Amino acid sequence: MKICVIGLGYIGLPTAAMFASAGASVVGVDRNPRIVEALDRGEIIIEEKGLEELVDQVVQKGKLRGSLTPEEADAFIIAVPTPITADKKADMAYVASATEDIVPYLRTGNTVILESTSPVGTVDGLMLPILEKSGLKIGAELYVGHSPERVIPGQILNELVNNSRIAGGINPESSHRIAEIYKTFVRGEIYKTDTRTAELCKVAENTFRDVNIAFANELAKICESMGVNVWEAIDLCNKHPRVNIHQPGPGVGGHCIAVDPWFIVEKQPDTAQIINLSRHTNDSMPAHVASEILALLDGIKDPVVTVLGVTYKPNVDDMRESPILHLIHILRERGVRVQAFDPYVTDKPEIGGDLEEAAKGSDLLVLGVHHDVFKDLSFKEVGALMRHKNFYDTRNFISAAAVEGAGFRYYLLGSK
Ligand code: SAJ
Repeated sequence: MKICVIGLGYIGLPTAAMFASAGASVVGVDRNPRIVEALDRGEIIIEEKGLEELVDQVVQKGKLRGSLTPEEADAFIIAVPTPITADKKADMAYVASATEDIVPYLRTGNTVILESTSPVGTVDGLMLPILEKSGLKIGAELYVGHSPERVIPGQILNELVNNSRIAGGINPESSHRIAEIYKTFVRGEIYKTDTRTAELCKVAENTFRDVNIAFANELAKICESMGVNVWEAIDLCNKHPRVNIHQPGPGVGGHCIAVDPWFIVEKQPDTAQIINLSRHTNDSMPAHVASEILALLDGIKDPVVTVLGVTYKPNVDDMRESPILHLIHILRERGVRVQAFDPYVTDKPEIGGDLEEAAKGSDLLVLGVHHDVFKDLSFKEVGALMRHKNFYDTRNFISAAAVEGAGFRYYLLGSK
C-alpha cells in the first residue's frame, strides 16, 4: 500500500511514520522545504518523544520520504492545520488547498481521509465539490471520509497506536476502507460511522474538556471569595464515583482545546451557550491571574516578576496559544517587568537561558507551567537572588512547605 500524507506537523508526521513502520510506502508532503529536507535526512523539526528515532528508522529503510508535491497513492491523508481567524471562525484555507492539490493524482479505488479537526460539514460541503473535479464517481470510485486523531502531545506515538478511533465515511464502503487502512498500525478499536458524526465527535471531545476546565476555573474564583482551597475541594469531590472535575489553572492553551469549541459556536451560535461561555471563562483566566498578582505587588515600586514555564502545558516545548504568554503580556502592559524562564524553550535565549538571570531582583516567582524539572528547584538558591521572596503557584504543583521553608510567602490560585 502507498500512502500520501499531506501536512507534516504534529499529527501528519507521526502518522506518516507509523504507516511506514507498519510496512506501507509513505510519501510525506509539506509546502515547507525545511521540513521536507529535514525528513529526507531522517530528522524532524518538532519535539516529540521517540519521534525522531522512528522517523530516522523508516527513512533509512526507504519506507518514508518527503516531497513538496503530492504523488499518486492508494490513500491520501490530509493533516493540515485548521486555525481560527481573529473573529473565531475556522480558517479552512489549508484543507481546501490540500484537497485541490491532490485532485490531479487521484485514481479509481483511492481513499481520501481528512484527519484535521474541522467543523461539521467540511467533508460534504468543502471537500467533495473539489474532489468531484477528479471525474471519479464519489463513493463508488473514490472513497472519502473523516478519521480524526485523538493523541495528546508528549504521548503521540503511544496514543496513535493504542487509542481507539473513529472512521467516518461518506458511505459504508468508505468507512470500511478507512478502518482497514488504519488497522495496519492501530491496536485500539476502530468505530465506523458517518462523516458528520465523526466531525462532531472530534470537536465535542475537546469541548467536553474545555467546558469541564471552565467549571474548575469558575470554582477556583468562587473558592477565592469563599476562603476554600479549590484544589482540595476538587480532589475530595472526585472521590465520588461519578464525579471527575478537571483542574483549574491560568487558562487553556494549545491549538486544540482552546480552538475547537469555536467550530461548534460558529455553526450554532444561538444554541451553543455553555460552550461559548466556557471558552470566555477559560480565556479570562490570564487576566484573573494577572489581577491576583498585581494585588500581591501592591506597594512595591517598579515591580519585577519571574515567570517559570511559558509553554501551553507541562513537559512540551509548544507555546501555541499559551495562556502564560497572555499573562506576561497583561503584566507588562500594567508596567510590571517580567522575566521568564522555561528550559523547554531552547530557541529563545531570553526565555530558555538562565534561571539565575530571570530571578535576579525579582519580587515574585510565578509558577506558570508545571514542568517536572521544576520539582527539583532550589528555592533557597533562587530566593537568594530575589528582592522579595513571594511565590504564586497557578498549578498547585509546589508544596507550601517547600517554599515557606526557604523563607518565601506562598500564594495559590483558587485559595485565600
Ligand atoms: N488544562 C487545564 N486543566 C486540566 C487539563 C488541561 O487547565 O484539567 C489545560 C492545559 O494546561 C493546557 C490545555 O488545557 O493549557 C490543553 O491541554 P490538554 O492536555 O488538555 O490537551 P491538548 O490540547 O494537548 O490535547 C487535546 C486532547 N483532547 C482531549 O483530551 C479531549 C487530545 O486527546 C487531542 O487529540 C488533542 O487535544 C487534539 O489534537 O485535538
